[in-house]
Amino acid sequence: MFDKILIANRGEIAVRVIRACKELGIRSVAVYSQADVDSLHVQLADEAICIGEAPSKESYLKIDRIISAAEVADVEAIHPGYGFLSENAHFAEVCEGCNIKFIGPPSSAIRAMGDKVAARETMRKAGVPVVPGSDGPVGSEEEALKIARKIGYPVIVKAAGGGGGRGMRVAHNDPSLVKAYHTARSEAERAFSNATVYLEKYVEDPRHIEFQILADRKGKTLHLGERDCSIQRRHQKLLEESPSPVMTSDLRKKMGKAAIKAAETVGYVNAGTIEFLLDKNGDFYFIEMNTRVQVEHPVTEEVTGIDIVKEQLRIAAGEELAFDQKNIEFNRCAIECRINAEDPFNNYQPSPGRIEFLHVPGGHGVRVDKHVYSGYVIPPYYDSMIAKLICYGRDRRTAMDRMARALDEFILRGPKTTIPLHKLILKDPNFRRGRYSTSFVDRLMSTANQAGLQLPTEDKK
Ligand code: MV4
Repeated sequence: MFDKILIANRGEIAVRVIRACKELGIRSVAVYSQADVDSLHVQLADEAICIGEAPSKESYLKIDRIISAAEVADVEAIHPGYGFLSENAHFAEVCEGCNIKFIGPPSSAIRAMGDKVAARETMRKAGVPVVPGSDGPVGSEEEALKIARKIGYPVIVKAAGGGGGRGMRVAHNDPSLVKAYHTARSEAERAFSNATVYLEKYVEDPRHIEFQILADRKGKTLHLGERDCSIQRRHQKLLEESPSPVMTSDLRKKMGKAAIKAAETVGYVNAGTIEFLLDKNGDFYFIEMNTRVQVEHPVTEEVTGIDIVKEQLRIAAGEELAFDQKNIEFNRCAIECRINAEDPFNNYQPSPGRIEFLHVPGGHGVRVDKHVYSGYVIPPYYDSMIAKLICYGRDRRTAMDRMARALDEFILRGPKTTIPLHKLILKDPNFRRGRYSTSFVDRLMSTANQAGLQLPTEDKK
């Protein structure tokens, strides 16, 4: 096992990785920006090195500074967390070139999945189901129209360099497709310096179901079941749960097999996630792979009892997975609510600033992953997520009741948060029944607005 590693990230995920390091006897080195001097990851790591000014571009995204810090601290490996440099194939290459292990997949696998057109083609050829659409990029509006007429409207134009919902346009007829094609291209060119787009049949009201994968270097690839991530707003997940309320053991076997095939096809090693859309007929389609540990990984950890971050460290150190698919049991139900410092009832406007008082829930079946505390000042420079509340139990009802209880117990004075929105979701009869899709949050919000509901606020606590 490694003796010492560096964590190229901040916030709760940096804290999460430090915890895994401590339990494995690995010394940890934090890096931080000038805005994060008071962050918990700096205090909990064995060493901490300042790598620059507050904006990510001046610190957490500066490859040369992170490599310098790694060399000064003399670490054997770097854990990239999620976001920042975690899916940057060039960064993974630089690490390997400097004889520092990148705790993640080989750069070739990041590249293979980073180009969404190439990934789609690779998956189609490997027999992993993909949404009907173009074979490769769409080169002209004539070609787009031809494909759309063949597969039928509605269609969605996606950017090859996109992912996570960025650079997508839906079209319901020929004229709107011509427009969508050109808008998507120019947006993609601006955002990703790559105007390549492709076309898919638009799956209406799908469920977003992703499979957690672990793969070791000896060629063993396993899945840890699924997470239902359909509760999102503008492609930002808000609540995730496992198992999916619509999953059956038969469907899990089929999707799990496809997910393992997807990972094996690109020579995947370490932890990764295969995203699928599941339509109303129960048909599923590969859409993307995330080649990193994800925000919502604790949900899977509480269902399976497997510590995903420790497994990442073991795999990167060359160890074999100590269990097989048949040993993985799905014994619990877990739900995660993302607590963001933003106003869900005012366009999700960020709400940074000082946390005047914080009390986090506890008790049986409650886990809180966070990097903040009473008196902490949330800087305005980074992602608005300040905590993850995970509740679990032997069945979904227990997990939901526990989550509702834990949300009531959560006291955070100062910034506005997503807590009141989560309370609404947990009360919703359709959510309680497990009947929801990716349009759930928008519908919930428009119903709440139409009813002119007096929405609960945190200060009234
Ligand atoms: C789609 C889709 C419908 N049809 N692709 C959004 C995130 C990105 N990973 C893919 N996304 C979608 N791709 C086809 N062919 C609908 C979405 C989508 C979505 C997916 C998952 C969760 C929430 C979503 C919200 C809007 C659209």
